[in-house]
Amino acid sequence: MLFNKKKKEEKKKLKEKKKQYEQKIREFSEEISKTEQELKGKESLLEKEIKAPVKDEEKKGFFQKFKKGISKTKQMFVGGLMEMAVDDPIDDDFLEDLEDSLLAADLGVTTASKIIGIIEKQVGKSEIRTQSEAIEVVKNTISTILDKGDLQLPLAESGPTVYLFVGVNGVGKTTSIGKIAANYRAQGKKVLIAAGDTFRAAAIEQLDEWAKRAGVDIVKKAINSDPSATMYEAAVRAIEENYDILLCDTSGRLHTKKNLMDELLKMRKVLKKVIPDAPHASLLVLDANTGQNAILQTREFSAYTGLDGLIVTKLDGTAKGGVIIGIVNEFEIPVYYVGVGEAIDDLQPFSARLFSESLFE
Ligand SMILES: Nc1nc2c(ncn2[C@@H]2O[C@H](COP(=O)(O)OP(=O)(O)O)[C@@H](O)[C@H]2O)c(=O)[nH]1
Ligand SMILES: [Mg+2]
Repeated sequence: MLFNKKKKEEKKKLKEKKKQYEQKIREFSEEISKTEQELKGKESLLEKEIKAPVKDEEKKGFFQKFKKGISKTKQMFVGGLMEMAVDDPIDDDFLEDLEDSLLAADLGVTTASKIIGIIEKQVGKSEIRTQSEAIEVVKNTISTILDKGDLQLPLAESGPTVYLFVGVNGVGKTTSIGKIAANYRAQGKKVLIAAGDTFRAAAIEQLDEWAKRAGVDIVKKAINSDPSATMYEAAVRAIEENYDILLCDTSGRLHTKKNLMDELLKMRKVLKKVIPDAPHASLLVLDANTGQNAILQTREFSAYTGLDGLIVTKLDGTAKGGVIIGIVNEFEIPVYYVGVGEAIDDLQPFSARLFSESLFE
C-alpha cells in the first residue's frame, strides 16, 4: 500500500514537471515566432528598399508551402499528443492529459470534450483499451471532422460573382483580397475590387497597392465616404463593364460593434439592389493566431450578418492552427482558403485532406 502511494506521488510529481516543461515550450515557441515575425518584417522592408526580385527557389511548391505553413501546429500535435501514445491502459489521468493537450492545440472545449467523449464510449464498450489506441481514435475523429470535402466558392449563374470580405481589424482581409484577385486574374478573369474600408486613408492606399500588384481594377472613394456608396458604384460598374468577379473589402472597426454590423448589413442590401443574388458569398476572415477568439468572432459575425465561408490567415508562424478543427466542428461553415504567408501566392485553397494528412503523417 505504502509503496503504491509513493509511486502515485512520484507519478503526480512527474506530471507536474511535465506540465511545467510543456508551458515553457509553449512560451519559447511563442517568443520564437514573435522574433521570426519581427525579422520577417525587417526583411521585407529591406527587400522593398533594394527592390530585389523574389528568388525563384523561394517559390516552393504548393504542397511544401502548405506543410511548412502548418509546421508549428504540427509540432504542437506531435509534441503534445502523439508522444503520449504508449501501450498502457487508458485511465483517468491519461484522459485528463489528453484533454489538456487538445486544448493546448487550440481545438476548443467543445471539440476536445467531444473527442474525449468518443474515447470514453469506446472504452466503455471495450472497443479500445490502450493509450495508443486512444490516440488513433483522436486522429480518426479529427480527420472525420475535417473531411467535408474540398469545396469551391459559389459562382453567379450569370453576370458578376460578388464576394464580401468581413472580419475584425488586422486579420488579413485586404491582403487576402489582393491574393485572391491575383489568383482570378491568373485564371484570365476580369476582376474588380471595391475599397469598402473608407475609415482610414491607409486602408484605401493598401488596397490600391494590391490592385496594382494583382493587375486588377479598383473602385475607391474619398476617406470617410459612405462605404455603401462605394459598393453601389462598384456593383454598377461590374455589370456595365462585364466583370467576372467583384471582391468587396470592408472595415473591421467602427465606433461600436453594432455600428459595424449595421454597416455590413447596409452594404449587403445595396449590393443586392444592383445584383439581386449578391453577395454570392460573405466570407469571414480569421487570424489563426487569435486561437479561441476566432471561434467567438465566427459566432458573432454569423449571428449578425450571416456567413457563407471562412478564410483562416497566418497559419504560418502559429501553433494554433488546431483552431480550424474546432471551427469546422462547431459551425456548419466551410473554410475556403488558408493564408500561409504574406506574399501574393501565399493564400491556398483549404484542403481538409491535406490538412489532416500534414498533421499526422
Ligand atoms: N504571416 C502572414 N501574415 C499575413 C497573412 N495574411 C495577412 N497577413 C498580414 O497581416 C497584416 C494585416 O493584414 P490586412 O490585410 O491589412 O488586415 P485587415 O485589417 O483585415 O485588412 C498585414 O501585415 C499582412 O501582411 C498570412 O497568411 N500570413
Ligand atoms: Mg483592411
